Amino acid sequence: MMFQPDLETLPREELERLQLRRLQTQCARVYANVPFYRRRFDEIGVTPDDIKSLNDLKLLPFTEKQDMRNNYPFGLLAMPRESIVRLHASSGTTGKATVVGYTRRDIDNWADCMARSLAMAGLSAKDIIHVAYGYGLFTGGLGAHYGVERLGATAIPASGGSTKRQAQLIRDFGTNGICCTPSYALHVYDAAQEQGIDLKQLPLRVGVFGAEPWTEEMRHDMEQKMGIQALDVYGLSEIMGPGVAMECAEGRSGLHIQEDHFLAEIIDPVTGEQLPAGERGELVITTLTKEGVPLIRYRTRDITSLNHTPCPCGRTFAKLHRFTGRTDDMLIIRGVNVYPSQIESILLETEGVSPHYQIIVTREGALDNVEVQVEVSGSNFSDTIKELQRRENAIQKSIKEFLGISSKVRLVEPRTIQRSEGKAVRVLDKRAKTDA
Ligand code: DLL
Repeated sequence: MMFQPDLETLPREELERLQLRRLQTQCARVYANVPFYRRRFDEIGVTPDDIKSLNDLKLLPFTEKQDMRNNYPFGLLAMPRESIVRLHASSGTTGKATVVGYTRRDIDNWADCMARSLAMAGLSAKDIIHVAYGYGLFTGGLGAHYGVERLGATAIPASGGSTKRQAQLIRDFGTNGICCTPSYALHVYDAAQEQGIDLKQLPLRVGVFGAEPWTEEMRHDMEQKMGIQALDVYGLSEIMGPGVAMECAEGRSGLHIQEDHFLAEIIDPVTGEQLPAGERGELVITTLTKEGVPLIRYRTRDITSLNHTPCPCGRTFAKLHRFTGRTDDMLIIRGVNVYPSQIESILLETEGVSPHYQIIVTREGALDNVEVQVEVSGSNFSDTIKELQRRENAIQKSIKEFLGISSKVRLVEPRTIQRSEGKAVRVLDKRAKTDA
């Protein structure tokens, strides 16, 4: 069932007309109301009137995360501060936080996008939905929560933490859907196992997982042990929060981007040139309806491709390929480019290891060293040292063969790798920053 079928199935031509009209309005608004954008447009000599077709998007300047930091906290607001009803902020591991303000209409559109996303996963007003994304300045908790309520379903605002109790609540309430990061879902699964709660036997049938990269192999693993359909949801606080794009249960092959609200392009991250459909590159998003902080050609740094082939679900919105990583997640190991997700795929294809892992990069002299720590799965803990070594060697060999890097693989005891309540920390890069 679609939440807003009229919009979600708009014929392409009509959709593009709507996008162009909204793009023109958006450009006029930021030019008039945001000094930063007026300066940027003036610098390259473009005015909102130059946007005559969607193709003219190319004329507009990019916006980057640094621009948001430079305008901290309220410099990019396109509306008076009084009309902002909520702020979210991403903590940001480096530098200042980025702050995003939402008007009442922004919150309203976000709830619609998220309700559409939950409906895409096969959830409806009849369901009980457990929200274990963190509530707070992070957009995950409140974003999903408003979507559940907009759908008319029953929201359980669990947030992160008290993981044992979360498993009990899922059992006691007969919960149907869970929204959280895939790594936290595994944590909840472990906590359920420890208490003798078998998620497979419960009414739980769908997971809406996102906020961090996860692989197809991870999906299979989770579906199998939790007895659910695991679907991918994407979003970022700068653009809105969760629900910017969502995988549908029928297609399970890419995430429909909510094209009436967001205009997507894929660019070559080095040259900034637009890439044709199907090619992998950096996702750039222009918000079409945002009032509080509209963004023009925002460089997400996320790597994906765009696909326009019709989907069995009937939605006309283009699909983004499952994300393989971020341009700034890429590790350069002795000159070879490696994404953590590639290592994850290899690990999960190996028998007897769990999906809990960490990649540690150090530098000795001029050489990069990679150590991959991965937990053995519970039942294999009693294996002999010889057997463990055999498996370590096998994984090392696959990493060498498929990624071309030498690594040291270490199987560690179950529950020794730090669990996270939100986004998992997969990489510890201990090389001096000046070397990066
Ligand atoms: O993570 C919003 C969100 C909450 C999305 C809940 C989905 C579910 P930020 O903290 O601003 O916002 O982080 C955004 O997380 O640029 C991606 O790099 C990454 N990310 C989000 N969803 C996915 C996904 C939220 N499904 C950043 N696959 C984005 C891969 C994802 N990466």
